[in-house]
Amino acid sequence: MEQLNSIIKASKNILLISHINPDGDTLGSMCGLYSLVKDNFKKKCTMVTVSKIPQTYEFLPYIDEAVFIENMDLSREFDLAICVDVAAIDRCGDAQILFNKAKSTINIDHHGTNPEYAQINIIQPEASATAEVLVDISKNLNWQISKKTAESLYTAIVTDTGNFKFSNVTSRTMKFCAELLERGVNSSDIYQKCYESNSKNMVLFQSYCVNKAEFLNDDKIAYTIVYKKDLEKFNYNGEDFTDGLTEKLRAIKTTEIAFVIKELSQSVSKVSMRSRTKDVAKICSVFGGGGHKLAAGSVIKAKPKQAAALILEEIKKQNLC
Ligand SMILES: [Mn+2]
Repeated sequence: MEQLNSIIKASKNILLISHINPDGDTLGSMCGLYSLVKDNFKKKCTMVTVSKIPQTYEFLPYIDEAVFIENMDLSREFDLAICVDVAAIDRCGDAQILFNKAKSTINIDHHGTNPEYAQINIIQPEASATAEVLVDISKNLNWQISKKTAESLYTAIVTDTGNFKFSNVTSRTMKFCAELLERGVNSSDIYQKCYESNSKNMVLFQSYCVNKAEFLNDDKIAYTIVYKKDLEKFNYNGEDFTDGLTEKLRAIKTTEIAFVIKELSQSVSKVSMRSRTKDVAKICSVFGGGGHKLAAGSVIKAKPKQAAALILEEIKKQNLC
């Protein structure tokens, strides 16, 4: 962490990188780190996003200063590139090009599967969110946390813990969040922005997907497949729904493993898995993906039905259900 301080001090151009299909943690951590560097080092970073920002997170302080990768000059050379919540370097799309050219690289994350791809890697698998690692760093390095920083980091922790209901919540998570609230964060306002701002189409679409879910092994396995044509039918742009959908299936009392298969293109699908107790990251890693023990995902080169069959086969092989 000490090295982090001196590298930021020595760097003129700093790039902050978030991951593909961004969630609240990668965006909140990126905006939080942006304001931390701004307040504590009087430096402006460049933030880069590699997918569209979900509407839910448009309220994050400074998010409108983030640059979409397509508008970024890829020949630029940064003194320092910092990835936040990026579990593997290929999770940041073309931002990799900028990362690889940067003089110094830092990787701040909480995914246990992170292969430590940067020069400096600050990875805390026990942290509920990357933002929790950032609070820890700030405390260790005596960085000031402003209200805006606190709003970003608190949002990141709220969303990565499902509003403090996942097993990744520890007493440290709560202590850090208490400290963030002391900076003036309005927790109920953030809750509403993150969880009660769904569009009508999204809710109708999710209900449709739950309705056609398949249940196997005495209902221990629950899954549903989302086709492109389903998205069109509900006139829904498809951003930001798989997590909520997988959680709905996991919330059924009998479910031990829940997953959602999403059709990406002709023969490429994406799986998002959740469990209460089973290590689903181990299943996803077979297909080149990863994540956390109870929440993981992967892209699979197969049509949706085939992808589902492959996952079911792997669950059987690993004797999980
Ligand atoms: Mn995260």
